Amino acid sequence: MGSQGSSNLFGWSKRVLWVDLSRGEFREWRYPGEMARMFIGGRGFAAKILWDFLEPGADPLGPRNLFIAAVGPLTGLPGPNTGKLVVAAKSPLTGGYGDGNIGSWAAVQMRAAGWDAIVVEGVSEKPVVLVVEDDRAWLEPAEDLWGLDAFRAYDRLVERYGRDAGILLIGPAGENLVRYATVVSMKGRAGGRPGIGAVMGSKRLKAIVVRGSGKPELFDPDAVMKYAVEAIREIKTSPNYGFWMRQGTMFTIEWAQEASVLPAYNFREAVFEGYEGISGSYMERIEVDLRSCPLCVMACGHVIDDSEGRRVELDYENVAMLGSNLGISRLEEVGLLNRLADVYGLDTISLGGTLGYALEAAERGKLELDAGWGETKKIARLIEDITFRRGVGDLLAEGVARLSQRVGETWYAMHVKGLEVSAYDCRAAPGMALAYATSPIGAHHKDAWMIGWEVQHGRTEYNREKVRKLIWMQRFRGGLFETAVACRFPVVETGLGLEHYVRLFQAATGLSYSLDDIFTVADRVYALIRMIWVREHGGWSIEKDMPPERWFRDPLTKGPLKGAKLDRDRFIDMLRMYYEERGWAPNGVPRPDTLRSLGLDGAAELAEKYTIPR
Ligand code: PTT
Repeated sequence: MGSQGSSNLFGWSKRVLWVDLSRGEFREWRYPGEMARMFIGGRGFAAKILWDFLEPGADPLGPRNLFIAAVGPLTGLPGPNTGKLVVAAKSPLTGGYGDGNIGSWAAVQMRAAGWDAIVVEGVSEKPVVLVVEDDRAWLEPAEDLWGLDAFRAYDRLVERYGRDAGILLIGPAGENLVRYATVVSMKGRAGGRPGIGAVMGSKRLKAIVVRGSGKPELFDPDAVMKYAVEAIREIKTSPNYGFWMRQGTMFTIEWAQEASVLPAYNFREAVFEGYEGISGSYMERIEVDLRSCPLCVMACGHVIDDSEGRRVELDYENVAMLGSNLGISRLEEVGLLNRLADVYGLDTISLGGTLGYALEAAERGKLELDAGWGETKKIARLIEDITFRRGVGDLLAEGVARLSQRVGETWYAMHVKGLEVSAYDCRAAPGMALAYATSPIGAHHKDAWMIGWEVQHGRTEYNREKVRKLIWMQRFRGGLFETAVACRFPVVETGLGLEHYVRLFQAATGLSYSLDDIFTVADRVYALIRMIWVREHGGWSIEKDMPPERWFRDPLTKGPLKGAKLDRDRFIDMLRMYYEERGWAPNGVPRPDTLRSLGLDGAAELAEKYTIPR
């Protein structure tokens, strides 16, 4: 991997702020430059820190878990869309590696304050806010904020610390340790699907507030500015830009209906009779505002008034999982459930997956529940019960994997490794099923949105071409964007070329990494994350990567793909191909020689114990 030959590292501050809440101690960790070269930042730093410092077997909701917020060398640059950061920890939902990507002023402010990551361990005796201002960090009491919803608490924090403060916080769901509580920012941004908000809650950390007055030292600031302007120009002149600005991710509802991948009634079907009422076209007619993350030039936050007349920002995943998946066909009503998730700090996808399962289990007479498909008001009450862990809500707060174990019927619990699946049915999309199966955090679409490509390329086929396509997507989406930390939408929605990011990276850091070099970093990060899972489980087996049983068992009964379901044997063949392409053993453990070739010697030692022969 090339570099400018200089030992100087530009683009990173080379500092991590380490906070121990049990002891009330703060320390600056000047990490070795090798860490930046090998892991870049964001998810790469989170994986490296968890591998090196997380005690195996630590309780995810106990003092030894580490909450991490990390930026990367592209974060906070003039553009495009760089106001993002990664939050990560051992997940209370899955017990494995968990992370999420959140748009926030905190990302920009961390760069200005000169911290590449903030790591929080221990548990505070009382609720606190961690305040970081340039080099200084301290704790402030937060008893007055504890119990407040994420929007009210945000307003209070803005009053106290100013409009320009970067704020990450949790709502009551995080405080009450709901296993899919998220971190919230800016009244409408949420990240950390696998319960990273609950990890903050377990530490009694209500919020992190960051302010900085500096700026990152870049290798060639003029070139960064020039390349950023060029990229932004290209985004804005892309043929898809106008439509994107009108609908954002909401266009996906109509697309998913047409492609028969829209989840309906807990993924019983992949078409929904009421899809028009929750569609992007309908949204355009009632939209009242448009919001974005900081430094964004292609805002995706379309805002409507919900059925109670309050503002809410919509996205496809939220609307599909809390709309069609629960049998609700009025966008304003879905908006109400979406807003509750935002103010309480619950992940909409896991919430929709858990509620969908509960409604189906109730219909089958297996769970007592005062709600049915499409009953928005009753479902809204259930969301409150989940947040405050009241009655049956306490069980639903555990997520669909644990809930289904308790109910005793697991085959229609829609999750992989404990993380509820995002909003794409896979009965006629084995490549997307493989994306869920191999995502480093459980069934999330962010690392590889295979579905868009797959519906146009032999969608029911199982082949090596799909496996290679998937790995390529994981390399740039889960690798480049999650380590350099910027929004991927310019590439995936307007077709901006990846070369823009490579030259921005080079100009920012002075490292002459090619796209292939960055992909090697991505492979290293993937292998290390897999080894975190292996270490936590004391080994691995192919069953742990399998998609939900329903997709193999229940064919679709409606729509143009009636009769479609996944084929187990062919799926397993494809999963084995995936391991092979990555240099992992047939049981899903990275081979020691693969790990050594990626410079992960410590992980290779552990892999010796668990790998199986070719
Ligand atoms: C992301 C997941 C998604 S993916 C959505 S909608 W999407 C849901 N959003 C939620 C929400 O809102 N409120 C809530 N209470 N829960 C929610 N859960 C769901 O979380 C988001 C955008 C979007 S909108 C997407 S795809 C892209 N995601 C990116 C990513 O992951 N990485 C990256 N480098 N760039 C990305 N750009 C886009 O950002 P998670 P956000 Mg989100 C209200 O966090 O855990 O990764 O799960 O972060 O700031 O809201 O931006 O159709």
